[in-house]
Amino acid sequence: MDEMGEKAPGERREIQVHQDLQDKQECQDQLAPLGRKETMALLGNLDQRETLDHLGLQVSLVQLEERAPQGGRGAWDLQAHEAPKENLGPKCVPSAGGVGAPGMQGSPGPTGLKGERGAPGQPGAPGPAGLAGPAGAVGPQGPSGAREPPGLKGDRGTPGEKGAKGETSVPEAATLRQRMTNLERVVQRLRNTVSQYRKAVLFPDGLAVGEKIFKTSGAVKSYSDARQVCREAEGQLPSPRSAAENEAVTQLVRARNKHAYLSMNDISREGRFTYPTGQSLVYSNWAPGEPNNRAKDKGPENCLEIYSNGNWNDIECTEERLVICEF
Ligand code: MAN
Ligand code: CA
Repeated sequence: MDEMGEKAPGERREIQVHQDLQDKQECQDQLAPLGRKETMALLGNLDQRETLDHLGLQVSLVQLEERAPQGGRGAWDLQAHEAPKENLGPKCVPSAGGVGAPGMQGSPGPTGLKGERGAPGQPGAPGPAGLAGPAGAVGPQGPSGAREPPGLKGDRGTPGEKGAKGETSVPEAATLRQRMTNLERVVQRLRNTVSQYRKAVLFPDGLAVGEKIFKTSGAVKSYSDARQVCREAEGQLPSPRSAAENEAVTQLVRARNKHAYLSMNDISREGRFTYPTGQSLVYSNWAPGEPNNRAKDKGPENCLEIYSNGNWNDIECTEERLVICEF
């Protein structure tokens, strides 16, 4: 038993340390001066940072364990082994003096420092199911359900406000423009055709006044025959209702130098000349003294002729005059 009385004879303590010693020589240089007492003090206070600092050793105790004695009684070796990585210091074997008598069984050393964290253990068996937790938050809305059959028709709602006038759809506008273009082309063709027919109709014995066209066939016929000619041509004998129309007819008379029949007569009632429609005259251009209804040595005069000066004279309907038709 040494003077400390804490270690058994032959016992050897092997100390795992991390240390910052640069090399073995430095370790030895610092540990060598230590005597047994100091060494034991070191060992007995390895958990005391102050002591270590005092000794100038930046070491920390990792593990302290008992081993079988080696190298004789009282021989204390402070060794660093299994130190991790480059910081593993060299073995520092301080000189512990001469071999003494085996010491007494030492008392258990101080509690070592907390060891390194061990490897994680195997996962344990699953524990029993816990109690049901509280109700969770309301989940998102589910999909719509099956559609029910439609209900009865509801009452008619109040009319909504009149909306703004919508724009004409492009397709409709395009269609209307196309139709208008087509119609314009048709109208233009019709105008050209009318112009063509007008010129052909009026040449050489026709005259146009307003919306009327007067044309002579050149033939000389009784009133009834002349009337028939114009009817067959889908026209009628001339019925001038104005000076202009009368003048147009007069020009044809002059061109043929033949008196012509007009359409009016007083067959229905003597003295009352009417148009084929039965209407009374709205215009007249009687020669002075006419209508006198009196032919030399002949019967009454119920028909009407037009002179080359445009004046009118009543004559017998059997007389033959130039046929002019009004269209
Ligand atoms: C003269 C006049 C007319 C009459 C004719 C008949 O011109 O008396 O009124 O109609 O003769 O030819
Ligand atoms: Ca007459």
